[in-house]
Amino acid sequence: MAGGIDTVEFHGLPAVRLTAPDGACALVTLYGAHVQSWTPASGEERLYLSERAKFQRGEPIRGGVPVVFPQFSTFGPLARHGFARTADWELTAQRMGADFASVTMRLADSARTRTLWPHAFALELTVSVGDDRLDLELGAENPGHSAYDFQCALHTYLRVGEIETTRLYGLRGLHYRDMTQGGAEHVEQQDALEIGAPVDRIYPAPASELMLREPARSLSIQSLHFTDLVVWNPWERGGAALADLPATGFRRFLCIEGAVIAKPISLAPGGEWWGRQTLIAVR
Ligand code: TA6
Repeated sequence: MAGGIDTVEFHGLPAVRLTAPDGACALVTLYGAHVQSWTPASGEERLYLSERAKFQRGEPIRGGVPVVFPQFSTFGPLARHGFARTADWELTAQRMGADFASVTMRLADSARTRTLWPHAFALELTVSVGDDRLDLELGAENPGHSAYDFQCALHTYLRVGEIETTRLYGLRGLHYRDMTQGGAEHVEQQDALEIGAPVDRIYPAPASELMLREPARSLSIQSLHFTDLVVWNPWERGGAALADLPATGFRRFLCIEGAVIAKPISLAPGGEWWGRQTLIAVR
């Protein structure tokens, strides 16, 4: 069986490279359990990673798939998007199959996290790659003696050739909060969402499948158990305000995020939750 799972270093951070027998490949740092790169068997990189991303502990990495937990954005007292994306996770499992390679990483509460957020928890991310798909499964457990509520997201930066010729299908008729307008409520009117200005939208109860279409390729985005969807592009001025994004970086990605935001998950002692985002490259 070809393919393999290797521990490597990525910008000085411990990482794992997964290569499926068909050549599909992903790279994940243990810092943040952060998928940095995904190349399906058809061979083109499908995630965006900023050329100015910082790879220092304590700093979030701009691009790939940041893991957001236990808080989304600034909807609480923690640092934006919570502490999971700036924590060191542990590699706990790896598997090679006839048509896939997968790894599981785990983050549990520690003295550091308990000073920030006074709960016992365990978080797992399983990344599977093979053929034209990338499966990301995020799981949360409550090993403690009291319930805890959390928000979460897989903050996926999808690489595009040019944002202005990219269209996102599958949102028509859905309600959303426009965070560029203070959360004003709207209903999506367009069948194909075009991006020509800042977009920061939270769609509660989204469709289970979206299609991102570019002139020469497409990507299916499927979601299970994530109750919300976020679509974000900072556009030119918002991008210029991000020191870890080059001036034209906003043209090269669209964030499409499986999330739990509007109705945080409440986990009783012994409780578990999981959500999955699947990306399928379509020529
Ligand atoms: O997911 C959209 C969002 O909440 C935007 O409002 C913007 O803040 C983005 O996340 C990036 O956040 P970050 O902390 O990674 O710069």
